[in-house]
Amino acid sequence: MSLIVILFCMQIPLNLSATKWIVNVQNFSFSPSSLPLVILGDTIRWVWISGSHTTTSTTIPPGAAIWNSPITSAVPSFEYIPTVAGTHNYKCTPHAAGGMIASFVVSMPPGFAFNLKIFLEGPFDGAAMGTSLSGKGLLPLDQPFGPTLPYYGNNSPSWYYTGTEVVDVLPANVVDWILVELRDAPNGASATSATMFARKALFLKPDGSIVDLNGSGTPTVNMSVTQGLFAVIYHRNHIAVMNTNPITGSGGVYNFDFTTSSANFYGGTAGCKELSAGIWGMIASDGNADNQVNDFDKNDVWAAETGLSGYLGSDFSVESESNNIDKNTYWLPNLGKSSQVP
Ligand SMILES: [Ca+2]
Ligand SMILES: [Ca+2]
Repeated sequence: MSLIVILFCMQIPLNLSATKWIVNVQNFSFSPSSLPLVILGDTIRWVWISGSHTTTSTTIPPGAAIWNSPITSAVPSFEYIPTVAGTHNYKCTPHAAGGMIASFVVSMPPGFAFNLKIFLEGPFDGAAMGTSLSGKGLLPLDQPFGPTLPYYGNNSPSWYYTGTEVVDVLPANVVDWILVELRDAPNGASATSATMFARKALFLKPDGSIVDLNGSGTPTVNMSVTQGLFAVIYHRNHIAVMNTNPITGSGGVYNFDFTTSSANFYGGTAGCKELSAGIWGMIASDGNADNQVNDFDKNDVWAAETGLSGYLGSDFSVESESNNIDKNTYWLPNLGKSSQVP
């Protein structure tokens, strides 16, 4: 009995991401005979209790490694680390005919990667986005979405987020910080803020890709999507957007390119802007982050900073200078636009 208790205790996860599953091998059964909850990265360990047996793979997923080991008093244990998801069947070779067969089912680990592409109107030059702020050393090391409030008179910026993302050194060749909020819902209309399950401050590259803090990695979250994945993209002075239909995933990676059509944006043309023929992106000039391009953006943001340079809310073109171009080229044409994110 004490041995069983010890073996049972060994099923406690060794760390947050890997479990060692114990299968007792005895006359004449594997116990437990099925393990339905194995996660990729876990270990299966067969432990001899009595008799003279084997653990021998039979039907296993394509690409999985076969195994075959005696389990006897002389070879009292064997470990196997699955590398492929799916059902793994195995047997004791001398006793399979008597029913000494068993299986375990391996699932992908929880969590997924998301590979999103978006353009901002301000820094977009017709093909890609400029990196002046990065080039001039003006980007902050800390994520910028948790400023002191009020923010240009607004006590509740649409993207307000106090995450601790920070870098020691800014990655090269990035446009700006960007905030991604993930929501899980069956359709766009129901993908409200109540369905949010993760937020991450990340970096935007000139080609529109949203990357991890090292400047190149695909962002990941240690969560699962149960209904449909929606991604709200926030920039500090552009109007937030969200995808229209759930983003489909494959192999634990969700890819979505907003830029190819206005139909990709929830609310269609009301919530995005054609930046160049057939290329769509986020609308510039919501300086105070109240989800609209309105007079506050000119009077409380732009008028307070015009003539300055730096990392400025009024720099709607996202290149460091606050001047008449920001007002006339980016604010005025967009006046009255508002976010369509539900
Ligand atoms: Ca505004
Ligand atoms: Ca500017």
